[in-house]
Amino acid sequence: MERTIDQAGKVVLRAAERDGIGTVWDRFEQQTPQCGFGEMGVCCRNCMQGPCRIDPFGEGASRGTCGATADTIVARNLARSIAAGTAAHAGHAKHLAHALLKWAEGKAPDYPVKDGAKLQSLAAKLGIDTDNKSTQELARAVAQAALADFSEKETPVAWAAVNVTQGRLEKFLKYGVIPTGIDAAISEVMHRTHYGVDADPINLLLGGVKCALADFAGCHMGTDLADVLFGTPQPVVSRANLGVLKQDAVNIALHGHNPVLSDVIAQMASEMNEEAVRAGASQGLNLVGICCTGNEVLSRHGIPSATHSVSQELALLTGAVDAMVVDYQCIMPSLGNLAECLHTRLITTMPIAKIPGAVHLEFKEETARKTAKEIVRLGIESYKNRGSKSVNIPPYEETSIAGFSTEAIVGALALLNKDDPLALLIDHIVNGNIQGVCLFAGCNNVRVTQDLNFVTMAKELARQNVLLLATGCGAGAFARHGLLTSAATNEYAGFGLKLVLTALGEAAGLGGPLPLVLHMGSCVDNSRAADVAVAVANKLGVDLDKLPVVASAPEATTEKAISIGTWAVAAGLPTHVGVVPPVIGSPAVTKVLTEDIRDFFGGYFIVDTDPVSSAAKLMEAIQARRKGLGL
Ligand code: BF8
Ligand code: SF4
Repeated sequence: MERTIDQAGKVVLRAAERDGIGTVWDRFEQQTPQCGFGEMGVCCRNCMQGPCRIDPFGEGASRGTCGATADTIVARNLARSIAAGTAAHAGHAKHLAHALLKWAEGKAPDYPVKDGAKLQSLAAKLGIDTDNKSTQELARAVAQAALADFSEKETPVAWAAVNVTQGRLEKFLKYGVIPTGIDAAISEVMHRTHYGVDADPINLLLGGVKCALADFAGCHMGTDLADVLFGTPQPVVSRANLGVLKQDAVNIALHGHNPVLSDVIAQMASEMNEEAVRAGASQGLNLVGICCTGNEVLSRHGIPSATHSVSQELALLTGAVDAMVVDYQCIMPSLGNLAECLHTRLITTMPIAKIPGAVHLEFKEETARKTAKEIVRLGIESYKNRGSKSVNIPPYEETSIAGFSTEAIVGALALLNKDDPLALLIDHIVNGNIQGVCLFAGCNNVRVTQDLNFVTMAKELARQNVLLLATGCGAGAFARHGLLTSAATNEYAGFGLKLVLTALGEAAGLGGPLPLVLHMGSCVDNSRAADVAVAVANKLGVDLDKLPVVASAPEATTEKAISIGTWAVAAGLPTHVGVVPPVIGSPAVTKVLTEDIRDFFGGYFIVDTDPVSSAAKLMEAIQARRKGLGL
């Protein structure tokens, strides 16, 4: 199997192979063949009588030592994965809430509210009285409302309840899956999956859905508070792929997730440029992004994305990265080891995420700019140590247009219909110029030829006039392959889609169509896509499960991707996953996830590893929804 279809990645991988340096792909090979029990989800080690495993072929044990069946074990494992994903998004959101509160209390002067209008509208949405309140007072009230959403209370999690249609909310209440605390939902999953608690697979899966809705709340809060603190993204033109690294610059890669750290560094870059030049870097300081941090600073500052997900090691292997600054999530432990072999300083910043081989420089909101400066300075020092070591920057980079927040999309529509922007989108869905909408999300996965599923599916769907949205490393994949451009629209969009994107792009002064894929941000920003869908549903007066809107994580990897996929299904979307999740050891659970769950929420999982047939299945789902609407 080819490792990647990305030209830049191929260049660096060839060099690594020549030099005998192993990467994630080599380590994966060493792991194969992987344990079939684990792959199918029928391995349990939830107590010390285990590990237990069920023989899915009926020849060995059909129950664990305690009597748990494959159905129980698979459902328990899945629920735990959702809880882990939720915890990650919740931690991210909570971090932002604390930063906002600290600023409101005068303890973190480096976090002034940047988007006061968003703060106002957010407060209003949450039912907070906005009259005669200063920005500080509002910020404090919103931050407190956010923090109150984490622990158990009598009422639904606000960020879940106010961000869905009324119909969804009623459904969630009916099935008892509306969370009443984000952390409480995570804790409840850990409780019910402990030895000897919940053994009913359906009940466990509903518990998983409840936790996934807490994940939705965490994602949405992450987006909202980041916009308040750092600004709501607007379209921005930048570049992507390893070619954005510069030979004669101090290259600092920002990697991880939370803009609490990376946005402050981005804000300071221009101040530190001179210092980099004085250190001998004629091209000054060059910040680049990796993974979702990359998406955050791309969307708000136009900072180019070097790479994402499985290819993060390749950025270091160019020899051009002087420092890589990380916070948390999706940062491979292997980076520490690699950095030790290179001149690169890997800088960890969060108390919960230290990596052997890295230097740790703790980041605190109270002293954000000061610490950010120290971090950048470490990068400059490291550049001096680069010396004459060889640098291998593959000459590949693509233009990438990003920054399509919900507000930016509505703004673009408003250029053609000021009074009723959404009506324009709906008209084009009704007249068939746009057949439907597909949100591409999630990671790359070493099991899949990197980017192949993303690119193949996007081209298939675009040809059939499906409007494409993307977040996370998926958006990164499209960026690497030039699909976030007007040129891609001209080349790959079907007639109707091209017509709409061209009208919008020209109204926006792009001199050509909007990009083929609209980059909506990082993974928490899947909430932005949900907002667009909710607005359209409300306008049409139907619930989300009637819309010709689908989602796909064609190369999903992380537990966060599992929690997002689960809330997408609960939101009513047919949701494709292009790698086989560890559930197939229970045919019953598999059937619930791919079929029966539809009776509850309207959404369901489509599991298919072939990108062409996956696109066909999503197209079929879109057509079925159109038919349901009488289109
Ligand atoms: O939250 S897409 S590899 S970076 S989990 Fe991670 Fe997956 Fe990338 Fe962002 Ni999302
Ligand atoms: Fe085995 Fe049951 Fe313990 Fe799991 S909880 S390890 S199935 S005894």
